[in-house]
This record gives sequence, structure tokens and C-alpha cells, in this order.
Amino acid sequence: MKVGILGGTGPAGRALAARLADVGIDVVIGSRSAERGEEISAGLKEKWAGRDFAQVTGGDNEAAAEADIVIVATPWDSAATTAASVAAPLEGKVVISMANALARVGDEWSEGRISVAVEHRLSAICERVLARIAVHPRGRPRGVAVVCTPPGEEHSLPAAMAAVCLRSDRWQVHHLGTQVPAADLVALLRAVRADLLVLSLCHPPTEVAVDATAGAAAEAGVRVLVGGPGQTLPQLLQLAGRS
Ligand code: B12
Repeated sequence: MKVGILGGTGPAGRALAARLADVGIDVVIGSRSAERGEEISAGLKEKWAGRDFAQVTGGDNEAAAEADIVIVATPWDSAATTAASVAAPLEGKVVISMANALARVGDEWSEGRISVAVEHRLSAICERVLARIAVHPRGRPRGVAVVCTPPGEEHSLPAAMAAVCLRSDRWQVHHLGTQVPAADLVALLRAVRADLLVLSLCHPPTEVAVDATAGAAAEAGVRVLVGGPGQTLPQLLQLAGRS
């Protein structure tokens, strides 16, 4: 397998290239200038002389975009334009961006540099992307999972991501959105015979009604997982898979 790194000459791209090469993956470090890509590739080989980095090459972004999987490692502001500049070879491929637009928007919004309207536009884009990438594999479901946020937690995307992720892992998922009152939630957990309740947070747990909600669900005999910033979707799947 070959991985191409668009804009791979910065610290993030170089560090990623070295780690991928170290586990035997072929890497193409891309740059706007082919010479710069080649220079960085040669520099990595020199720096890690004790390792076998023969499979690392450098070139322009077009060369990197020809790889099987492509990673965008440019700064946030140029991620979209760089990807767009090599759109044709990216068609139908897995493209991973290292830029976290939500974190950037959160920071700019909390500093008053962008409006809530701009934030809502981004949140809506994320919802549309999630709906598009959702998959529903065939086969016997692992179990029934209910996903939502507790009262006080308005952030909807972590729960939406958790729902998409669990579905792709063959869970039958009831996604209830945000701020579900505990009594209503328990009634639904019973009605759908839920095996698992996932509560997704953005706020610290002390600022939302997570304990009361989780407690009520546990009393109804449902296993509860609570997750938030700093935790990942692979962790969610791992925890959910443990009975
Ligand atoms: C969009 C947004 C909003 C929108 C939400 C719209 C919507 N439709 O969701 C609105 C405008 C409503 C909003 C409101 C507020 N927000 Co806000 N918001 C954000 C923003 C930009 C994105 C949130 C988001 O979706 N993040 C992306 C999620 C998906 O990332 P993640 O946390 O890594 O999620 C992973 C895990 O949760 C994991 N996961 C999910 N479920 C589970 C389950 C388990 C078991 C496991 C293991 C893992 C897991 O998977 C996810 C994907 O990897 C963030 C910025 C940021 N950095 O996140 C601020 C941010 C979260 N908001 C913040 C704040 C302060 C607020 C407000 C209090 C502002 C105010 N004064 O009114 C209110 C609170 C409203 C409320 N009561 O909930 C702060 C929180 C600071 C803090 N630590 O408390 C942030 C960080 C902004 C900032 N930089 O200050 N917000």
C-alpha cells in the first residue's frame, strides 16, 4: 500500500511520513514543488540513517495524490485548496485531513472572531457529511444501542458521530439527538430493549445532567458508556464491544 502526503514537508507531514515508513508503508511526500518534496524525503533518510526508509520518495502534490490513500498535511487554511488542486486523482479515494476545522471554529468563535451563524453553517456541513458516509452493513446486529446527549448538553455532533460509527459496526442504533429527559429516555430504552446507552458530551460531565441520566439507565438494567473530548470513536467501538 502506498500513502501520499499532500503538503507533507512541514513538521506534521514529516513526522507522519517517518512513522508510516517505519512500519513498512510506501510513502510519497508531496509538495507544491517537486524539488522540495525530494529534498525532504532525502532529509528524512539522512536523519533516520539507521532505519530502512528506501520506500520513502518525494515529489509534487500530483505525485502524492496518485497513492492509494492520501493524507492532507497542510496548515488549516490551505487544506481545501491543496486538495482541490489535485481533485481528479483523489476521486473515489480515502482522503484524510489532519486539519480539525471544528477545533479552529470553536477557538475563533469563543474569541468572538466569527459568529454563531458561521459555526452553525459548519455544524450543518458536518451533519450532511455524516449522513453521506453512513453505512448500514448487513448481518445480525451486535445489539441495540441508544445514543444521545443528557439535559444541558446541546452539542449534537459527537452523538451523531457515535451513532454513525456504531451502525457501521453492526449495532442497531436509535439516535435521539440532544437533551433527552431521563424519564423519557428510560421509557424508550425499555421499549426498544436497549443493551447499551451511549451519552456523548462536549461539556465537562459536572456541567450537564450526566450522572442522573446514566444512573436512571443503569437502574433500568442498561449498560452505559459516557464519552467526550479526548476520547475517540475507535475507543467507543472497543468499549461497546465489551459485554
Ligand atoms: C459547534 C459548537 C457549538 C454549537 C453546537 C451546535 C451543534 N449542532 O452541535 C453551539 C453554538 C450550540 C455551541 C454552544 C455552546 N458551546 Co460549543 N462548540 C462547538 C464546537 C465548535 C464544535 C463541537 C463539536 O461538535 N466538536 C467535535 C466533536 C465531535 O469532537 P470531540 O469532542 O473530539 O468528539 C469525539 C468524542 O466525543 C468521541 N465520542 C463521541 N461519543 C463518544 C462516546 C464514547 C463512550 C467515547 C469513548 C467517545 C465518544 O467521538 C467524537 C469524534 O471523534 C466546539 C469546538 C471544539 N473544539 O469541539 C465548541 C465548544 C465545545 N463549545 C464550547 C462552549 C463553551 C459552548 C457554550 C457553553 C457557549 C455559550 N457560552 O453559550 C455553549 C453550550 C451549549 C450547551 N448547553 O451545550 C467550548 C467548551 C469548553 C469546555 N471545555 O467547556 C468549545 C470547546 C469552544 C471553545 N473553544 O471554547 N457550541
